[in-house]
Amino acid sequence: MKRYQTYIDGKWTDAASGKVFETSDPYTGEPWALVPECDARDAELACNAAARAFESGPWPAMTATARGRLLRKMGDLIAKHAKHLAEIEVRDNGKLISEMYAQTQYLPEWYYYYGGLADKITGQTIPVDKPDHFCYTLKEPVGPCVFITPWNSPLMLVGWKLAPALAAGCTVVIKPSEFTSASLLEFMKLVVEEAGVPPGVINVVTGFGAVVGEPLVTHPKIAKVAFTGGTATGARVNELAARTFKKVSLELGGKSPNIMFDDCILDEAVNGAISGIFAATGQTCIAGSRLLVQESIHDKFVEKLVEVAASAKLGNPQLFETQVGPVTTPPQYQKILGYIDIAKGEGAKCVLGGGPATAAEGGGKYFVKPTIFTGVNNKMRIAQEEVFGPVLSVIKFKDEAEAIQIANDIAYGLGSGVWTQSVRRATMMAQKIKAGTVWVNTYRAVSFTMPFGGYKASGLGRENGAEAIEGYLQTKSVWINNAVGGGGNPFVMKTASNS
Ligand code: TXE
Repeated sequence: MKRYQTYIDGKWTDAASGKVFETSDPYTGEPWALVPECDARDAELACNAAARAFESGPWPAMTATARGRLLRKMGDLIAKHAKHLAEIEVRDNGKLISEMYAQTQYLPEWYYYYGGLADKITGQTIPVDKPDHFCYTLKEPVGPCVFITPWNSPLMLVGWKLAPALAAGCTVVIKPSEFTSASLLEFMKLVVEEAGVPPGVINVVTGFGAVVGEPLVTHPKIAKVAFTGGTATGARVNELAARTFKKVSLELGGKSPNIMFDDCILDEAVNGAISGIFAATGQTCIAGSRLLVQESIHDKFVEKLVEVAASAKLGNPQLFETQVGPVTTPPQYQKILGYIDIAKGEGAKCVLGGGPATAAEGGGKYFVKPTIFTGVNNKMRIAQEEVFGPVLSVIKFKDEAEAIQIANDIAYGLGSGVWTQSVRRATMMAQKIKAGTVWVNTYRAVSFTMPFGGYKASGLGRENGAEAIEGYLQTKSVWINNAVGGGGNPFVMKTASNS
């Protein structure tokens, strides 16, 4: 079995405890690698290394242009190893090779884009209301950062944080999910080391959330925590980080409405509903898990939806023809089956799936059949709580007003979809829906250029786009008095009279 080491201060190392834990292939259920089980001692080393690298040595001395060049080199190396990195991800999280390979091939763009932005970070000169003053702002990196990331898109979600953070001049400690540590450790060897990123700039500690995540989040030398994961864990991370006034960005869960109006193009909208919930086996924060369908097309829509969903080819995620793979983790598998029982108990009607998929059905360990419930009322738990699996709740609505009311009657606000041919309807809905993203006649599209993040319990801050760099910067105001001579009462600064 492959045995990984972790990477702290530019050196490969075992955990201080000497312990390792197994990482398993969700398709076979078999362990395939051993990962260091880090604890507070490793967190301490990694945070100190990141703090040292931030304050002294080659990193703070590097020009922004050189940082940009380094980011672009990392992008080239990711492109070179995209296939290998995707295969490792599939082995660890069971998502489809078609999706993970598309992600690792696309990922270099983040490093190119933020590499390009690194030397375009500028402050302003500001005309203040005091005579004889020259005032300007500097944009400075916030400091050493901690990233805590989940198992569903491991390298992609690291990249959304890492590329803007490095462009800004920060250093980082990354804690990947205990279920999917391998691809990041491969990335450290094939990309970070190979590109020549100075020691201490990017550190990794592997292990379990409460054991190694909490010491990172509370470490006094860390200035910012960027977290992607479940809402309950996000709340805990936010509370812990607040004690030492760290900046925090959170990308949390969702229960996104995907809204089908009667003037949608039916075939396209059905495909949008399918990929919204069954792609990635429903294990995405933006899953369109509440399908709102207008009453007048409801029956026709559901009939077509069930027909297409029933044709899904379940199987080995390493094969390009597979359409639905396994669930990534055993607890997640149990959680999904639990929600299917909850939905049945609440009186929702199961029109497709509704349980584990057997080997004869292309399934096996940790497979859940694509499942569709109709007759769902927005007050039910199956409509309000994140399942994070291939389970769709269909909710009927009468008109635009009711669609808006149902869409917004939820604690979350991450994604949303609107399917219509009317420009008036599309723009009106985009304005009324309380969510960080509204997709019209498309779903699940993301780009390095477009801000991404949540309203309400779906998170704080934005990733992607030029805006994301702001999350890794702080503003310093510089006041220069260039008047000749002082004079006046020294106890009352004349320029401070209206401060
Ligand atoms: O996530 P956790 P889990 C949702 C989804 C899923 C649920 C639970 O609904 O069913 O969350 O999944 C680290 N201090 N999402 O349990 O716990 C943990 O080690 C510091 C949505 O896998 O949030 C991992 O690295 N860190 C989501 C990371 O937090 C802690 C993606 C995420 O794990 C910690 C994944 C602690 N006390 C799940 N406890 C999305 N937004 O895409 C755990 N961690």
